[in-house]
Amino acid sequence: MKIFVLGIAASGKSTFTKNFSDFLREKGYRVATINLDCASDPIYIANKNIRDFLRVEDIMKNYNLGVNGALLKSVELIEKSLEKLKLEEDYDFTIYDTPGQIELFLYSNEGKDIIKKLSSKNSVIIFLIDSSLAKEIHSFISCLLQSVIIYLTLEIPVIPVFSKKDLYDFNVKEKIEEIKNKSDALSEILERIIDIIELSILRFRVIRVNNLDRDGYEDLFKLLYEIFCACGDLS
Ligand SMILES: Nc1nc2c(ncn2[C@@H]2O[C@H](COP(=O)(O)OP(=O)(O)OP(=O)(O)O)[C@@H](O)[C@H]2O)c(=O)[nH]1
Ligand SMILES: [Mg+2]
Repeated sequence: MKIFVLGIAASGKSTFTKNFSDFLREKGYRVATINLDCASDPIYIANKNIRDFLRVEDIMKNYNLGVNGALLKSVELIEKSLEKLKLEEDYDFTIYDTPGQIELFLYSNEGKDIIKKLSSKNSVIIFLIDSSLAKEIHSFISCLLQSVIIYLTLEIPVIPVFSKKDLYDFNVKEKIEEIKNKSDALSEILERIIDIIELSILRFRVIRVNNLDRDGYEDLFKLLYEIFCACGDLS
């Protein structure tokens, strides 16, 4: 299975990649981690690290670009060198850590192509969302909507995962009920978004995790199993 970890800046993508890969290894799976962020050195031992051949600081210098222009340029350059990210062995799980600028993969053709070319039949996107964004109804809905947009753009099932539950925890069912009971435009939009998410990931369940102590990782693992493993094989 291939797991692409997407999310807004500082939502915990790299910490999740590190700790969820260890969690899976402790279950006995063979797990590879790949760093696609050419602006950050990985905090885990990466089987492939984009920074070994592409560094944002070099792109800024060579192409005379600012940091955002250089990141955009980087997806073009990564797309041309995908061969270098190929793993030499087979793994049960390959986890891809991505840069904070999620728009690189949603609004640039090269970015979309990177994910499409790296993905295979059993692929999933973990869309990490900082739980503090669930405090306000409109940002909660807009995050769920963004997970639908990611699915529509990349055509890979998306699991919305709220990180940092230790900093703000909430009951998803209660929050959704609270919004639905308002019976206004937002509640109708939310109901439709949930329908679309169910269409795209087969069943709707919001997962909440604390990456620091791995709370919620078992729930996520079970959901991955339910989505992909009617056959009993996660890989
Ligand atoms: N309290 C808490 N802190 C977390 C959690 N997950 C990540 N962090 C912290 O949040 C900060 C950002 O985490 P990263 O893993 O670097 O986030 P990222 O999404 O990779 O960041 P960028 O690559 O810069 O976009 C770090 O200080 C982490 O220790 C969590 O579940 N709970
Ligand atoms: Mg990171």
